[in-house]
Amino acid sequence: MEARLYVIPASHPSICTALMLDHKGIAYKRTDLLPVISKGALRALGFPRKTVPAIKIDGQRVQGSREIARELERLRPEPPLFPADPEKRAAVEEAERFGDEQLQHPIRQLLWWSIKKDKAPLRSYSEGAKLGVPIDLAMMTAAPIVALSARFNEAGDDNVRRDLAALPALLQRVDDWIAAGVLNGEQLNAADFQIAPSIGLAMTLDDLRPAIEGRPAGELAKRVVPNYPGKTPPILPPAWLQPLRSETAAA
Ligand SMILES: N[C@@H](CCC(=O)N[C@@H](CS)C(=O)NCC(=O)O)C(=O)O
Repeated sequence: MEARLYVIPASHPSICTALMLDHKGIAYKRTDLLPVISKGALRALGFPRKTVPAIKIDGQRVQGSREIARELERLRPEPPLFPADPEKRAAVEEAERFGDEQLQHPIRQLLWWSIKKDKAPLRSYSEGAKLGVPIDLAMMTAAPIVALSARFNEAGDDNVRRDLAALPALLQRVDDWIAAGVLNGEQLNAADFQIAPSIGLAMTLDDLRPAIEGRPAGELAKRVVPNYPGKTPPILPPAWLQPLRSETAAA
């Protein structure tokens, strides 16, 4: 089976897809794209949408972490990404949808807000990536890419403050699914692969890690993505972090 995966380094849905390919034992080649530039590159490669992950597999182009999960399941059913039991499958699909539609984006906004404030940590997110240009050059020219990424992702102060206020409830939903056995079971499933990278990316932010690492959601991320690339030192205003800190203190 011929497969080429298109990613942005450290992108959480991209890491989700790489984990699912590994789970299926499907060998693949990877092309690393720079954010923003990725949009035009994907169009030129014949993909209909502008986001990674995108994959060419068995002659097909498939885009979107959830779409790719289903295509991988169709092409190679074993080991499965979804439980056979319909009720269990519905629960996994609900958690997976939550991961895609509700958890991914606030984490993306928090990261771009932080990197816009201090670009130095960006290099750590490109560890091991082949960007097609020397890393020093990529970092020297990163300012417009960071500014545009923050803008495209609407990572302004108001949204980021809202994200931080909403984060405890999002983490609680993940903890609840773990307690219910939907996530972090013996066999990892599509929802584990969807959610763990978002939690892993959040934990690369020193501001967020203390509120996450000791809870079940943090344990899931440490199991599934123990070496998530990237590290951002504290940068968020302490007052904005208050909802998260009071939650951790209360726990
Ligand atoms: N929910 C989609 C999200 C895809 C998405 O937004 N990907 C981001 C990277 S995390 C992207 O391609 N952004 C374009 C850019 O940064 O220029 C999925 O899971 O596939």
